[in-house]
Amino acid sequence: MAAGRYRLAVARGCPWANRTMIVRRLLGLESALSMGICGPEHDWRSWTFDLDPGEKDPVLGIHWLREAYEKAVPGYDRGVTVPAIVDIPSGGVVTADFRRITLDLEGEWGAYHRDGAPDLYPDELRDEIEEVSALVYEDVNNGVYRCGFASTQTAYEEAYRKLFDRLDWLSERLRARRYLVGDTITEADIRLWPTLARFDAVYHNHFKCNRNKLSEMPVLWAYARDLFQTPGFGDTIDFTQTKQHYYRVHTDLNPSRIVPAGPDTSGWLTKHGREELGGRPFGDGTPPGPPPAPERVAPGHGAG
Ligand SMILES: N[C@@H](CCC(=O)N[C@@H](CS)C(=O)NCC(=O)O)C(=O)O
Repeated sequence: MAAGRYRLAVARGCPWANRTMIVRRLLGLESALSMGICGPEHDWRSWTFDLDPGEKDPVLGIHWLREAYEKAVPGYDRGVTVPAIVDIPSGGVVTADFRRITLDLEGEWGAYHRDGAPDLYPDELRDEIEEVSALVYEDVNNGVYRCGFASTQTAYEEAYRKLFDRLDWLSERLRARRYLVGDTITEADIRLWPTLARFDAVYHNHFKCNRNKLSEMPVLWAYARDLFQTPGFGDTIDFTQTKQHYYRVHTDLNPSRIVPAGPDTSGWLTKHGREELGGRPFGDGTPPGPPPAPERVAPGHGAG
């Protein structure tokens, strides 16, 4: 790894990209690994840097993220996804494996972690982190998509049941412990949280995940608020762009492309009371400082 050599391409709406943004913030990798933010909407050709001046990423000099995939693999004709790590000198994508990216930031990028960076993937907890995360991936992270894109009533109901059974299981697990694994924030929390952050704004309605809102599940709602209010989590969330992404890109689910005005997001900032459970959010480390100015969420797009 070399500081300044790679660029992380993300979109604020995407939960898989959100994980990488959180890890980058918690570890203080902002100056070693720069970040390009794609706009929330795209057509079948996929993501573009339309939010940037001239609609081009200022570092990579491209409009379509596809161009970086094509640089790496001439004639590339498969999916273009975020998150992706792009090698700046060659302009080509080096990995778009979202499972790998956060683990690499935690491991390979160790030399560039800030002072006080937490250990998000402690050796002794890895098995448990992976065990919990596999269930969370199947039933929750991917589960909401399986509800939303089910093509039969049976498939939808099966995904819905597994999703809410797993959320009930998570609520039980988190009732008396502040974080999912151990007593500090780990990869396991970072993998679950982006789905919870999008739940009421998107999945409850758009993907028909509507047994309950997150805000009606007291333990999970408090857990999600606790992390939202932890530096590095809530400051990555742009509810406006997130809703624009889902409601305008999935025209099969939302043919009118109208983006809902709600829900009220002020609840994210209310007291959660989870400090009483103990836990040490950053272990022996410290919280990160505020995000660099160009990466701050636009006024009115966050919670409040
Ligand atoms: N599907 C990717 C995970 C990342 C992903 O699905 N990202 C979505 C956005 S949340 C994406 O970029 N989709 C491509 C598109 O919308 O064109 C993978 O399995 O590696």
